[in-house]
Amino acid sequence: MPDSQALPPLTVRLAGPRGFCAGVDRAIKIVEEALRRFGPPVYVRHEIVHNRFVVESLEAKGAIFVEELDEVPARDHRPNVPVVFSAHGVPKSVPADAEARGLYQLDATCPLVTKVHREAEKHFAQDRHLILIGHAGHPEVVGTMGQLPAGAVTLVEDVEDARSLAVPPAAHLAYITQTTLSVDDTAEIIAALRERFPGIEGPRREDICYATTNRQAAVKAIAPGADMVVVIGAPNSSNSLRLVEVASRSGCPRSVMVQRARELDLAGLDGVSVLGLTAGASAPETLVDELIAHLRTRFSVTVEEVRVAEEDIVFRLPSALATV
Ligand code: 0CH
Ligand code: SF4
Repeated sequence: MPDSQALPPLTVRLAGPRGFCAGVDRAIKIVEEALRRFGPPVYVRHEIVHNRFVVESLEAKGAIFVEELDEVPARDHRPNVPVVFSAHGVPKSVPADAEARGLYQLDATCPLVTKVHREAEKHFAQDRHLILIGHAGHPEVVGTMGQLPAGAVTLVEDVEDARSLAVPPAAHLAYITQTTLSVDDTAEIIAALRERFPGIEGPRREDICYATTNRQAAVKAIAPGADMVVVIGAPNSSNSLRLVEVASRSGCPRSVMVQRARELDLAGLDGVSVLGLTAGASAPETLVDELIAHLRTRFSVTVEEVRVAEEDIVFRLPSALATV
């Protein structure tokens, strides 16, 4: 153990809230409970959440991650092979395919993503053409677009898209959004849509969830004046990527993402005396502890938490898995 008296001081400004949200917590519990009920293997379509540590921990307990259902055997020693759909949601074709293959389906889609799916269906039933604000190719976007027939939804990724978008003539329009976007960017995109289409229907603001909103607000509180901001998250995690952007735009240009503590090169931290730290909604708190322990090998660390919101939301497990 190094002599902390001899080490340079470092203040770690820890964002609160950070890390797991209620949807991620529920999704992981669904896989764990399925493993208990059905025994291994439990198949999971797509990373249950975008975090390698979580995925590898579940693999160690007997989960098998696949990208598509044709990688799941139609039968094994059980009459119905269990398959879990990830927190990001799936197109309607996926449960239909699972049904046709006789799989036992467990849906870990976050209820706040499902709420957006239902909004999409409601607008479609009222003959509105849907504009989805989100990132092309992201599984949540694929899942949300896949709630409606092909051609019913147009994807808008940025203000440029909003300005140039072509919609069916005389169409009534509505917009919905991905749940993990930048709050500020999305407000600009919606303003551009409203300017072009004053009658467009939509939620009061957007469909960005409470967890995404709170984590971005917390980063805005820790970034100004920090010498560096570290976001623990994965490069395919939309909400985590947004935290790096928010930190950069909020006064800390030296903002980086790491998946694990070992990726942060301590030799490169010369001159850093205040370090902001947060974690995306899919990153477990143990990785925050790991990063702080890593910093303590080179610095005398003082941790100050900056909390901008309290969260007490808990989502129930699907009834098929609920205990008692
Ligand atoms: O932020 P994204 O959507 O990429 O996903 P994640 O990192 O797995 O976090 C959980 C959010 C899941 C759906 O909103
Ligand atoms: Fe649900 Fe938001 Fe968490 Fe996504 S980030 S799982 S929408 S609570």
